[in-house]
Amino acid sequence: MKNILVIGATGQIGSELTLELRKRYGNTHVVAGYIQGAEPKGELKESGPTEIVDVTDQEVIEAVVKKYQIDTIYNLAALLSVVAESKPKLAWKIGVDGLWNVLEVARMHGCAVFTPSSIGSFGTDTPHTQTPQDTIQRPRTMYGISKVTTELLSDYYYTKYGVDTRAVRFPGIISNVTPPGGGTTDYAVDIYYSAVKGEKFVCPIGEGTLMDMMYMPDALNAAISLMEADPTKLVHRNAFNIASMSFAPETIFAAIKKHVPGFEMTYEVDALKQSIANSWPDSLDDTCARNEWGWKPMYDLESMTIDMLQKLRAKL
Ligand code: VAH
Repeated sequence: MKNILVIGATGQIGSELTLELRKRYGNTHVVAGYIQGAEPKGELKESGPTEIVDVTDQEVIEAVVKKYQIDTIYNLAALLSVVAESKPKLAWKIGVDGLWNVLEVARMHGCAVFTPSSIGSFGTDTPHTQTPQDTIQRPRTMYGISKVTTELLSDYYYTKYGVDTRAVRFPGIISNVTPPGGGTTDYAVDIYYSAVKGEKFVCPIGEGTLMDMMYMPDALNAAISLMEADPTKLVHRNAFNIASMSFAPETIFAAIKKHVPGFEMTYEVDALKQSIANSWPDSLDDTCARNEWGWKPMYDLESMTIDMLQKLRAKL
């Protein structure tokens, strides 16, 4: 990777991925693509090139790829699971039509492409415990349907045109820089903010609801390590199961309460979020990622909690 374009560079993952890539590859080699209304600010804006890149406009993508001689595209443009249910056609337009634009430009200009899939690509018929790498995927959310389609479309461009497409199925990602926008797992970020602000947390996900989660540093390392991996070792490509921890609300609450003794939580279950969460796996089997490109998480719930509380106390 020499010249990289991050599409969706001001989102929850994109904003931290862009800075991490700039650290590893040099500021001038990583272009932050954003859409109007979501302009980069601060270090993201000052540390390297930025361009308006609307994933639904193939000509714009191509112009930026040519201008900076891009050889790798991280395509993070997507609506998250809850928002996607209220705007299904827009979710498809961004998630699938947008990816098609990226893949066409990648085909014409020889770019590698990373497009995250999600545990949301599994459905109620999928085995929930230690969900296998290769298994049934019949999600009933627009988010899931679009993610399964991005996996299949990315594989299609690899097998038919030789485009170097790679992807991981991200679990819920917990971070302290850019808040997530409209996801089912957002509660696992919001709970830390409530704890640091000294507020009671009202949890929208019911007790006992297991979901796979990951700390942002591990998620960034997964995306970059996969794109740096030896392609001859990859049996799978779109998309790898990756896992680091799986917990229910009461577990993350207890982990935080150990460090914030007065912290309190109640439940007000959100029906839509709960129905989506119920359709997702309880835990994933990530053996293929470990074997094919050396995936290994660094954080668990305790070490993530310590770091999150420390970073949010400094920030807030
Ligand atoms: C969401 N944070 O909740 C995203 C993610 C697996 C969860 O895809 O929609």
